[in-house]
Amino acid sequence: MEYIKEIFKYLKRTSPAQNEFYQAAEEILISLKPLIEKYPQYKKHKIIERIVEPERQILFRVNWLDDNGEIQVNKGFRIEFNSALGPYKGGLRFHPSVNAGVIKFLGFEQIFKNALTGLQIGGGKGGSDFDPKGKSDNEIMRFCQAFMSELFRHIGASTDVPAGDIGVGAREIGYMFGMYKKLTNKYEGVLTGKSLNWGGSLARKEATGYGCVYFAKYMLADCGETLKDKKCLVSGSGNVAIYTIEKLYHLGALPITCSDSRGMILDEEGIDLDLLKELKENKRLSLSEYTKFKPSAKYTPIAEYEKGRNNVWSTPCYAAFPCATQNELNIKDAKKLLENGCKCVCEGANMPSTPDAVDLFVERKIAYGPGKAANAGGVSVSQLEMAQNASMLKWTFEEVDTKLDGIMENIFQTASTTAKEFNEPSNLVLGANIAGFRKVADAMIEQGLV
Ligand code: NDP
Ligand code: 2IT
Repeated sequence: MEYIKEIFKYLKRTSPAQNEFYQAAEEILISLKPLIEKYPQYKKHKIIERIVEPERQILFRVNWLDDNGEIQVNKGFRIEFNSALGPYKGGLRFHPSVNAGVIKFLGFEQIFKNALTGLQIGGGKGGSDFDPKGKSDNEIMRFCQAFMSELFRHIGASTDVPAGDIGVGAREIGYMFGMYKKLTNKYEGVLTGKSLNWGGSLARKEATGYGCVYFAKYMLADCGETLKDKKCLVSGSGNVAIYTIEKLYHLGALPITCSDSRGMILDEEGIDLDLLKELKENKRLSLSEYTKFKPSAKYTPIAEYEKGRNNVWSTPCYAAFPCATQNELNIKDAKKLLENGCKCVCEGANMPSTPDAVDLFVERKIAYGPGKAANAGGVSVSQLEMAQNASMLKWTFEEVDTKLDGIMENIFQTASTTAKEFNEPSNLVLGANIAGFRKVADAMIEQGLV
């Protein structure tokens, strides 16, 4: 469609060198074609032209002192993308690969993900190119304080509510919250993913991984299948991967892989979850340590991966759960998975599959859950944390987990019903993109040109 192509060209010209953002935007814009053709109001109100442009982008300097007393300088980002449905909401990523294009792709995805949850949250994302690896606890604290010493003036419990993402967990949220409180003199729900001692929600830590497996459960139930006794592959070994593995065990599945930025573990007996938590959550060690405690498992360092492939995806499985990072599953990996009989790919990470891999999953009509639908459990429970903070109440684990399960079922139903409405019943990419877009677009029209 010429109209959409023109918008895409405009994006490339006006926001140069933002490849991840083009990738996320292209997938969504292409999906919108049948909607735009059927409903002229979106074109008339220039919703696409408006939605691809962040409402506000904040770029800032973060300088801090390392343990040697040397000055370090990093970049800080917060993109407040769209507030039609509620306060900007989305995580903060601390990783050396962070740049404006990465944060923009994550923020753009977040708009539609948050809309799909059915909750009142807008889309935003932020972070820094700061590398937490090898930093002392004091350095992490000083960095987080320096980061918040600028960010605090832009955020607030009903304005913009950041949370965690890669490299940002409860420890970093704690240091950032402390600084926010000191600078503003306000104890409010300005960040989610807080510690349970002082305002965090039960089940937030588990939410993204659990939610991803609930999504797979509903996708598979729709075709009369379950995860029971099925071999599953998981990538990553951070927050999302760990709780994906935990929920897979709850449902009687057998997760046999996990990975980190240096290599992967294949444990045919099933990943030892207690060991994994001890190594990655508590001690922040490399996965290579796993085989010291479990010699029957196999560790493969990245240097030994087959060229151009992520070896996690080369083992035969029923279902695959990419839970590490963007573009970690390419077309070669996708072909290998299908060749080995994989029936389900459910994304815990944001945009982990390359566009050609996504196209193949959709074309083959396997149960494919795109990240913006399948990993929405994390931000959903973040919103439940905001609700608990605002009402000064605390809900039980079971209450939050039951709500999470219901939200994931609802997201699946919304994406599936929308896919059927546009005559592509198994295409949850189309269903999720159109359903998320429509909700935000209708709100933008109703709120006028602001
Ligand atoms: P963590 O920092 O807890 O874990 C990230 C994991 O991925 C680690 O095992 C890390 O390895 C690995 N990893 C990170 N970058 C790379 C890379 N470039 N190459 C290979 N491995 C890499 O992050 P999360 O688990 O929170 O996030 C994982 C994914 O899930 C991200 O895409 C994130 O955006 C997405 N997500 C997270 C949500 C949340 O609530 N936390 C919600 C929704 C989506 P190592 O240990 O070596 O660093
Ligand atoms: O990508 C994501 O949805 C997150 N990192 C979680 C965002 C949040 O606000 O909890």
